[in-house]
Amino acid sequence: MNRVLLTATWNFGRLAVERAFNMLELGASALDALETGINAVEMDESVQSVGYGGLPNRAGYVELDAAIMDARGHRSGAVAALRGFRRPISVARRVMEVLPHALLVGEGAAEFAREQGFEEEETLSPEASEQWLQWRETQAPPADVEDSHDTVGMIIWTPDTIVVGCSTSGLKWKYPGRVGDSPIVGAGLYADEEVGAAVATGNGDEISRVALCSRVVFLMERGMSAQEACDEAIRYLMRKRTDASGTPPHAAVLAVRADGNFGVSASYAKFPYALHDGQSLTMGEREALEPE
Ligand code: SD4
Repeated sequence: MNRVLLTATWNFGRLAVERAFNMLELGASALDALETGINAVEMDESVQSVGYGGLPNRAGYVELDAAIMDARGHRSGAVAALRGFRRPISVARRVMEVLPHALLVGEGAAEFAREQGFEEEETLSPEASEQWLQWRETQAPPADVEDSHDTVGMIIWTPDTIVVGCSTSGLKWKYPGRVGDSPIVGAGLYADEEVGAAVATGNGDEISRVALCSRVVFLMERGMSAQEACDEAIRYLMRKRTDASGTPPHAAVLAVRADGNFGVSASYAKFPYALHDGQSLTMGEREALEPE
């Protein structure tokens, strides 16, 4: 195959990258491969932070966020707080392809999904429901973000294509209607044909506050390597938003420059990611940056 690079967040990124790479080998487009890779994680019930099986909000229902961006033509589509559909990345792609809009939310997004022929399904798995019932007993604060922020984010690069997408059920026990970084262009993902792409995972409220992914791409545009840009953007987030106890916001970012140069950075320990260079798939682990 021609030169290609695929990368995805977290340990389940392996599944996304494997599926996407198989599609590319079969001759699929980068967009089709990206959608299929992310769908695989959305449909994996054991992943409690993405698609079906994701943990619900405090009211007990699952609201999903996803976005997709095609650097060529600078096109994007996204859905937020979507209920009743298990593969929000596919709905986001349809927004990109058939509507003039960048983002649909809530009932409007569900209406559009129905119109487009997506099947309405239960998104709350029995296991997620059980955990919500337990949480409701204690009502531990929703600020409990440390273990609940695992967006699947993926970038596929070839010498003439860059596509990026992400999908998440957001923070568990979030307030109904809460929208994280993932469906927001510039926050959870960004791509520019001439520069490269970035995708984020972590505390989406904090990632949104600093428009993390647009910063990474901007820094690459100004001449940084993907690694330097990821590190600099994560340092910026840590500088702006570390709390009084000295705890930085949890975030990690992956980036690929238009020439295929790769970078990854994280504000907290051991961020795992998958990377496929067209020959082999490796799982990497990035240590957190030290606070300045
Ligand atoms: C959010 N960023 O909604 C998302 C959650 C997540 O890994 O995993 N990120 O805040």
